[in-house]
Amino acid sequence: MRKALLNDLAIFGGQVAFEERLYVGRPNIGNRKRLMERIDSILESRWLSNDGPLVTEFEQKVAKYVGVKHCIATCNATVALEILIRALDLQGEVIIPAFTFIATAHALEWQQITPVFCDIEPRQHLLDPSRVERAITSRTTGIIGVHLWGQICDVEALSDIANRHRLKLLFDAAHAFGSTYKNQHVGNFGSAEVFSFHATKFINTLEGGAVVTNDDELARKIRLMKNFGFTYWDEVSYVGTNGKMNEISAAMGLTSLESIQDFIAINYENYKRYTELLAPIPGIRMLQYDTGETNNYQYIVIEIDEEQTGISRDELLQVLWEDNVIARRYFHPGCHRMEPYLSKYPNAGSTLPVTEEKSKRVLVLPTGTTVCSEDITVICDIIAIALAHPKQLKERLRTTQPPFNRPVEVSVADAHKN
Ligand code: T4K
Repeated sequence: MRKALLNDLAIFGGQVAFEERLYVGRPNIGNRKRLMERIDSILESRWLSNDGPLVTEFEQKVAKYVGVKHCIATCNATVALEILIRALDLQGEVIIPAFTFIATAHALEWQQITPVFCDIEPRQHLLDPSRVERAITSRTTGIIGVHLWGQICDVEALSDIANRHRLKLLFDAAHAFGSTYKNQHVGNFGSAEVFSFHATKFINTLEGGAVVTNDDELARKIRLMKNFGFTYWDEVSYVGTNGKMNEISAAMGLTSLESIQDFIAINYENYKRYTELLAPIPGIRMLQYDTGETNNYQYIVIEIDEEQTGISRDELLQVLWEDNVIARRYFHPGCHRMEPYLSKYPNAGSTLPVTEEKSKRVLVLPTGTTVCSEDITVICDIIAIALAHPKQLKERLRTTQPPFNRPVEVSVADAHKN
């Protein structure tokens, strides 16, 4: 249902645009029949976990796709990061961007390693190498670059810094499966890289992740560590954990991989449509992906410049939620403003001006296989109408409690009503 007038917006009493909520990260499913066949074969074989045949096949297919020697599948990307950090023997301090999902920081803190928050550059929201160098101290042992939104960090500059200071370099590539840097697939940079295959990622294994590397010894160590450190039936060589991927997750992953080109094509079409419709709206900047590289286009990222639009990102978010467009303000308010980091480093924000600014401006909009061109037209209608009436909107919102400030349990319960 197209919208044209202020009173068409749900927040002004208009009919809600979408009967069912539109989410960021609604899972892509792929070929259900093929998935069910695979699940059936798993049940038939009674091999459910512990390096089963489907996990092995998934690892081989990911490694081949990326062009890397080793892929070790895991139960999620957070545990993959924790294992990799431990396998590389990182200690003391490790430099990471503050503008990332909290898992990047927690994977260090979980192991008593201090995450040192570093600022990002303003155009692509990626770790700023010039600031990395300034954050190095005698306790620094590593750098974790995050390929945010599937765009790739300045790998060369970061490698140069890491080499000069004898630091380990690894990448949180949770968003970047399928993306390239100088036409080489992500997965080949630093000591190793970590993918996420969480349900909300464009290729998913329900929950899942993987470490990919070209380092034989590191791969061997990670493979042991994700299985409690077992070298033989009754022999343990390292401290380890249970980071294994199960067979049903691998079945989902293999099925997802078969549709990868379709998923990327749909994401790309959606991205083009958003670009076209948002370009004429003053005060909105949509993040543009590098046309010279391959991207998975799984995130539609916009910035709202309140000075131009007259309404804030959070006000626009509230308008969208009322119309059942569940946009997300990733990665607000920045890791440094979440616990335990906020209490430990209360002044970290003063060295993170770009992170602070982006945390207030960035909004991620729904895309993927459950979002069609007509949906995008309506979402952009809502944005255009809201931005054309800043004064009336501010007045209306003065008395309305933002729904995204409710506790997580309440919001999750709400989501299941659909
Ligand atoms: N590093 C980075 C840079 C990351 O972004 C992430 C994860 C990680 C590391 C760690 O990866 P994992 O350990 O998760 O493999 C989501 C995801 O849970 C998280 O994986 C992702 N990044 C992050 C960016 O987004 P939330 O808490 O914001 O959203 P969530 O999981 O509640 O899902 C978002 C919406 O998607 C829901 O409101 C409804 C919809 N949804 C979700 C699920 C799980 C569905 O429709 N169906 C579903 O099954 O974290």
